[in-house]
Amino acid sequence: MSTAGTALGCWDAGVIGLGYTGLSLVVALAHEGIPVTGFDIDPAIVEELTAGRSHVLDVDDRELADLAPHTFFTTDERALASRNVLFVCVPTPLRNGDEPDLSHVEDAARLLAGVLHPGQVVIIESTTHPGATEEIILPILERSGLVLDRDFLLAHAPERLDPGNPSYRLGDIARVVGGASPASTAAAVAVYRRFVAKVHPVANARTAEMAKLLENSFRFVNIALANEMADLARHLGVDGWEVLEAAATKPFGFLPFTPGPGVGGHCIAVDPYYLTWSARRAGATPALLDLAGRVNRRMPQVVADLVGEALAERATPVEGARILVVGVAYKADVADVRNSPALECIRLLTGAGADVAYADAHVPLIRQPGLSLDAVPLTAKRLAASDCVLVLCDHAAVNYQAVFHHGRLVVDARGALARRGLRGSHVRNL
Ligand code: SAJ
Repeated sequence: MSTAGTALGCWDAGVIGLGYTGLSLVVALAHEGIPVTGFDIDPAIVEELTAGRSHVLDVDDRELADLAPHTFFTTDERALASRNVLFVCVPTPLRNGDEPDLSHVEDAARLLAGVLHPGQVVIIESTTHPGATEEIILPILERSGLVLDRDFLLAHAPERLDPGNPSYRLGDIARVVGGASPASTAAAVAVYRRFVAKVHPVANARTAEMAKLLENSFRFVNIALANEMADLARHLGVDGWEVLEAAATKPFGFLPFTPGPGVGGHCIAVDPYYLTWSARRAGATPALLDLAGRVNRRMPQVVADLVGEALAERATPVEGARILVVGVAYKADVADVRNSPALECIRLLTGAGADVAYADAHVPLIRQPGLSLDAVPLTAKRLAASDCVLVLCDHAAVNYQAVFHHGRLVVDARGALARRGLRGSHVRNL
């Protein structure tokens, strides 16, 4: 009986899905001298990567050029058949707003079932709901006729990256690993110990899936608390940012989360709904997560209302108001607009008749259903000509002094000015 778990020593890898998770993993493996085949269904991605051009913020072209000579990119899944360890790093978005969409993971599992060979280890890094690896992915892989443990091993090791955060290299971030069988756990632990400093094995794959959802639900709920606290501070006549700054001086038992226009991105905005969907299906009631979702998803409307109130105080109707949005990415210093709450804010204000433009050096254009805008330069003239400047993403490179001095009315949904000591009667904070 040959399983990769016993044969693991010198191994090579295949990575399925070359987005920010998969490509970061290819680079981390290659840096350890592990031969890597990067697979993606999108020929354009494979072509760009083969030409040494990265489409991922945290992987620059120089890093691609430095990849070991045994790293190559392909759209041909047959190249995966000879690799010992196969990592699945494909997107797991939502369907209908709050249901897991595992279609990409299922497609990847079907593709692997077509090339699976005895001795291989399959590791799912994509975020899934508790039970998905063992109850959905394993049966698809076993349609190959191969059998778990006898022929192949399967584990879940949720990715843990913070896009745009240079402080943590992939290899420095502890990893949770749980197998569909004990032998799978052991093999996956051996795999990650090759390139990750700390590996934390758990009982099974569903435990690893649940750990990831807790991590991101923790952020989701605390962001909702920050958003609610901002609302309470406004009603109670205190400066919410000053309150937050003060509370953050507590050296223990407190983590500062900041209010904002809502929760964007492809993780925090998504993963908690994998948990609520699973919970309800199991007969549980995720009341706190549901409430946090309602609080966070209301924020674009809260921001749009704040703009309306601020304009009304200056006898300016939203209809026809010239609004300049500063920052549309889902968070600071990234170029990603997936699920960005800024887009919903723009839709709401445009829907109310405002004339909205945006400036964001990271995002040259927006092409979304019902929203097509090109970025404008952030100039003193444009700031002064706007009825309202609306800060929706606090990129570090923005000249907030200019926003403060040239903006006649500034609504700041990120505390970008307050955190820089820029306070004035013409500035309204979330
Ligand atoms: N946000 C707030 N207030 C906060 C923190 C975040 O409004 O206090 C908003 C952000 O603006 C953004 C969204 O929430 O729209 C998500 O922010 P994030 O900082 O969690 O960013 P992500 O989703 O790119 O990265 C997260 C990781 N972030 C951190 O650990 C800081 C982490 O939760 C996951 O490892 C990663 O996603 C993932 O891949 O799951």
